[in-house]
Amino acid sequence: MQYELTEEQRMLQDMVRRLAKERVEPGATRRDAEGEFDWAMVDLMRENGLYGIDFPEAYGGSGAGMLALAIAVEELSKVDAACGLLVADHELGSLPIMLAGNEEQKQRFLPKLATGEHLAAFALTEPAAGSDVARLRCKAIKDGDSYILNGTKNFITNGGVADIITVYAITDPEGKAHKNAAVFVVEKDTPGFSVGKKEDKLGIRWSDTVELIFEDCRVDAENLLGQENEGFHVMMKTLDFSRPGVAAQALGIAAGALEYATGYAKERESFGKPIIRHQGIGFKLAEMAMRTEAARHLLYKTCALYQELSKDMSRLTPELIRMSSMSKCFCGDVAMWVTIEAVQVLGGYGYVKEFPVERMMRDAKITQIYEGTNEIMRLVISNTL
Ligand code: COS
Repeated sequence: MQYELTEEQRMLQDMVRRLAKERVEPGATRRDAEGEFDWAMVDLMRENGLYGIDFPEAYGGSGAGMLALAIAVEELSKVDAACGLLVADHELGSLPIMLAGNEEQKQRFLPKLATGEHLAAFALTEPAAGSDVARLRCKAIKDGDSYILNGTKNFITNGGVADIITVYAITDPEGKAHKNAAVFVVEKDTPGFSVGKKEDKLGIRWSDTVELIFEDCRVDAENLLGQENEGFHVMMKTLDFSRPGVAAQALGIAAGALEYATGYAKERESFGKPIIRHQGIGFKLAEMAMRTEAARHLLYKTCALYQELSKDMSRLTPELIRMSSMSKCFCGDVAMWVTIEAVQVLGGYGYVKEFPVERMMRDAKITQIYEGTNEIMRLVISNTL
């Protein structure tokens, strides 16, 4: 396993860092205030090939791997976490196809996803359950050569803007839990599929978070990913592969807040010296830096291990499942803690919207909640010990 970043990874990091500073950061405050999805940011990701970083070259991606993806998401999230999410969530929505799709399905869907011409979303959570996947209710009942989907999904990132959605549904309502569900690709113009309520959120405010409604929505059996009874396991493994993306977003938020607070503490003076020279503030920044760096190492190691799997979910081990959950949980907790401290370093200025750290603090919170709450992450970690 390579420990240092490669030349290519460093070049990607420099490129995305520049792009983030020059093209993403300037509109971050406005996008947060308006809370409207911004297609210009999607175009920016497309033009710079960021959607296809971790897609195999055979399907039009750049095949650069999970660590490269994490680096890009981290750099974008340093200045705007909702922008990092554009890329991370697209990967999440596409992963069930990469992990469980057959060759025909990969050829049909992945090339347009790799360029970002099509956007993907992932639909698992429902109004009645998010953590307890085995209790989900959306149904897909077989009817000839197709399945009829009925149910509601909620809190679906990119749900209203995606071209394809990977959807988890129960195929055998009387069947045994964990063996009664399947994953389908639903294309956005399928009759019976519609987009419901849009959420007004605390953070990542301009990212698209919506309810999805399936009413007698007929999906061709050709869009079933894997076998009918494999859905639970496909979704669990998808999350193992995707959670490092949330960790990267969280790490970026922490790193962005640390950078801003450090710069501020060197400029701002009190009692005759820059506040970083007061140990009350200097030690706070030291602690923020230590935790952020520790989070980065845990995540990068996880990504390096995962990219050796080449998207083969049968090669997942309990240790790898644990690494993914540890990265997501640790990076999320670090992001929350670091951003709260950053607000404190800025004092009154940390509490107003003119400075970015209050947005970063609001954005951090979701990383402890989505793609498996940090309580569920601790459950997964303890189950694999
Ligand atoms: N990776 C791979 N396999 C997993 C797994 C994981 N992370 N977690 C569980 N499994 C497997 C188990 O090994 C078991 O396999 P077998 O049937 O071969 O024995 C099976 O799945 C059932 O496991 P378990 O009995 O632990 O399932 P539970 O119903 O108790 O649920 C949790 C397990 C809670 C861990 C699971 O439902 C989960 O991860 N929930 C969070 C879902 C989530 O992230 N929601 C957010 C939505 S996306 S924004």
